[in-house]
Amino acid sequence: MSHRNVLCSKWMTSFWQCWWVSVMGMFFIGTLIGFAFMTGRAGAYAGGLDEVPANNCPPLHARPRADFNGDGRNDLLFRDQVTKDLAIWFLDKHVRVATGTTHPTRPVDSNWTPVGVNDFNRDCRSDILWQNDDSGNLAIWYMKHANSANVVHRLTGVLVIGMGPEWQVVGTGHFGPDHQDHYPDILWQHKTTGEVRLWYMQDTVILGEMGITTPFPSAEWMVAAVGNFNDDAWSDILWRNRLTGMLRYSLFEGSIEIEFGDVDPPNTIDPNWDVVSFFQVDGDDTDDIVWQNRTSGNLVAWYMNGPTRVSGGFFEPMGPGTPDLKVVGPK
Ligand SMILES: [Ca+2]
Ligand SMILES: [Ca+2]
Ligand SMILES: [Ca+2]
Ligand SMILES: [Ca+2]
Repeated sequence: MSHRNVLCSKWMTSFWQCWWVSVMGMFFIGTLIGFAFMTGRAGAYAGGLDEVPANNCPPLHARPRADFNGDGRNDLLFRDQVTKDLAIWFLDKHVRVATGTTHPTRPVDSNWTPVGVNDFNRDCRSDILWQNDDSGNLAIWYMKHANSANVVHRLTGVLVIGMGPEWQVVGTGHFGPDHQDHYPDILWQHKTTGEVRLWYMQDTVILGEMGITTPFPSAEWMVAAVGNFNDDAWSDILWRNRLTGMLRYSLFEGSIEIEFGDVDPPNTIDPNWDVVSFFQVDGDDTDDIVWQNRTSGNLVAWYMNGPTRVSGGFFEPMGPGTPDLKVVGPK
């Protein structure tokens, strides 16, 4: 398995292509730093670099993907579909205990969409993964924990060259092959064919790439969420049929699918609900499916025992009060 720098990947065949991408990558990082200083955000940027903790976080599978205040509990990340601003609900199980935001609240270019939340650089703090709608490239915002005003500051950002605009990041998790590396991996799906590929990551370095073999990938079965059905060290996939709305699951050990089947129940009665996240809402050891209503914006959790729903209930409050605020993480 070869280690290759993300700025010079196998998709760039010539020296000059690689040189050009490297230069543009440096320009992008420079722009981010310049932007931070130009807008008076230099304080958060410079202050944060002195505060990177030692890598003594719990194993990746044993901690929340989206914990923006460091209390060990997942928080919900929203994005306003109109203003493009991010917003945070700090959670205790299904109950919102405080609201917060990020700083900055959005990228300068509105063509970036948040596609994942995880601790990519293993500093025990959740970061935000973005994908550019036009190029398909990725950017990571390395974040700090919330301050007393519940603002989560961006420390710095970095660009990662993607697989092109036809490939969409559908989640982040822990697929291996080495479950001790504690760096999150990135799952991709082709928008048209439904083909699924994995990037094994160490922060921004792509350690390896492979296709996932399962009966499901097709133009119909889309990855609805990545999470953990069975409380092991490996992430699993929740699928949704884009025509029928049916739910299925695949359990993985590393990148090997060991079990698959229908989720019970296999669908919602009302087709107006979208799967928006998959994480431990109630604090037991299995992840729960989070739904958001397209009309009201309300949020419901299905409390799961493996692929079987045990019970369900609304969040408190029931929702953000507008369908414009869509849940974009944990993811
Ligand atoms: Ca938290
Ligand atoms: Ca981090
Ligand atoms: Ca699992
Ligand atoms: Ca649960």
